Amino acid sequence: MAERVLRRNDMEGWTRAAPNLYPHQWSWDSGFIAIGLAHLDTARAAQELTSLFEHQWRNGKVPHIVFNPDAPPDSYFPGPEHWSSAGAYPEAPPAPPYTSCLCQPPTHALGALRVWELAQERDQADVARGFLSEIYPKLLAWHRYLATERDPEGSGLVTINHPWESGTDNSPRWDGALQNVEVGDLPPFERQDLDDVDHPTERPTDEEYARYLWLVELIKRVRCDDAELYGSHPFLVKDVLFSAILVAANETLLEIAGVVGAPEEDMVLIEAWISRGRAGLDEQWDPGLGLCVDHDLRRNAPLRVRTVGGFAPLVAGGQTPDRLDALLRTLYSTAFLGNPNLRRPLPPSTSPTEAHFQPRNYWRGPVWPVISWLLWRSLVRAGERDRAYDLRRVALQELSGGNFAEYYEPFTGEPLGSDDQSWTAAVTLDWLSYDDEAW
Ligand code: 2M8
Repeated sequence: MAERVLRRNDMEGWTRAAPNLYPHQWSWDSGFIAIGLAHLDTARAAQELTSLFEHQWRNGKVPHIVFNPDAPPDSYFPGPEHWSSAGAYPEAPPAPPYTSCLCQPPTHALGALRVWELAQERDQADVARGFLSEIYPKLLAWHRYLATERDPEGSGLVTINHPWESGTDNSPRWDGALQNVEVGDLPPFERQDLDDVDHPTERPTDEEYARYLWLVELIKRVRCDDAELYGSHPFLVKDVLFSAILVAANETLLEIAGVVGAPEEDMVLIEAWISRGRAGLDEQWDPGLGLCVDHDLRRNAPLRVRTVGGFAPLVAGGQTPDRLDALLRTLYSTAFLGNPNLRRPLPPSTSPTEAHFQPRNYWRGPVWPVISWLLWRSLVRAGERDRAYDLRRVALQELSGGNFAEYYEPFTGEPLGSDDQSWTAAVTLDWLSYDDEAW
């Protein structure tokens, strides 16, 4: 069934994130989708990433959406006409297709390495090696952009300009920082996303959308110039989960660098990014919460909220035994997996102990299978195999309903948001490939 979802969402060379709600190619979705496709077809999995990177900006940025020129007008808001980023911005590639001027967490190296690993089992190492040689310099340029333009302080932490860049759009992680954003003169707008869910409470509010659109407007006004944004933009946040995914992606990039025979200086550089990233995350540790917290650069204040983003150091790996213990204590506490009201011990996007927790609302409470997968992968890498095994088993139980939903209500297990979400199907395929007996 999962395979069928990916085939149905295949747009010949790239995969739409979902059949109706998301008719375009999303950046961090593609990293996960490549992991799923790697189980089905080496060349097609590779193509998922090469097609995305064809639209990489000149400064190395990978746009958060590549708009499908054939999608019906009004199928997604804000659509291509809203961004019109090509031509208008010095760093953007030629258009069409149009791209958004934001970016999202760098899951792409994780996808690329999985293509390589599975291709070897299928006797397709040559195809995969060719793909890695082609994608490696592009991945390096992408990670370099994040390590420099998005971290001029050299803190090891990535700065985001918009909640959409975090991928966890309306998470209460951003509530504090969004208070700095005063919405200016905005033309009236009509949302499309509410048509594709059962109830508007499953999506962000109109007030949140107004802020999102206003931030896009401000980014466009400075022609997406990151240095200018540093000076002027009202929403400037160090995102710990994004930064941790970059560390994990850099560890993977190091392996890819080995396969393609990259020069020693690349290895030294990537290793430095990894150490810097972990050190930056250390600085954001909040002993009271037992989690890592984001940092609002505008107010110079930590954003203290219990969300899955706080497990960033687990995702980054390489933690001391004490830090790992502290993270696991929080993960299995009543604030997360140990919460007695959960239908299944799967990580709610926001802790049910938070005042802003809402069990049906998008990133404010529901369980997201891709996030469960990310934490599962992190547990495996931390040597916590039994815990990882349980997480995967329970996640697959939830997915066996066959909806491949975007997210799930944590207290009932009800599928919410879009059905047939590509990245949900992709991580299901990856989980299914592990043999229980051999575990
Ligand atoms: C959601 O975000 C888009 C905007 O980028 C939206 O709500 O319209 C998020 O869950 C994001 O993380 C995801 O990449 C995207 C497509 O699945 O949908």
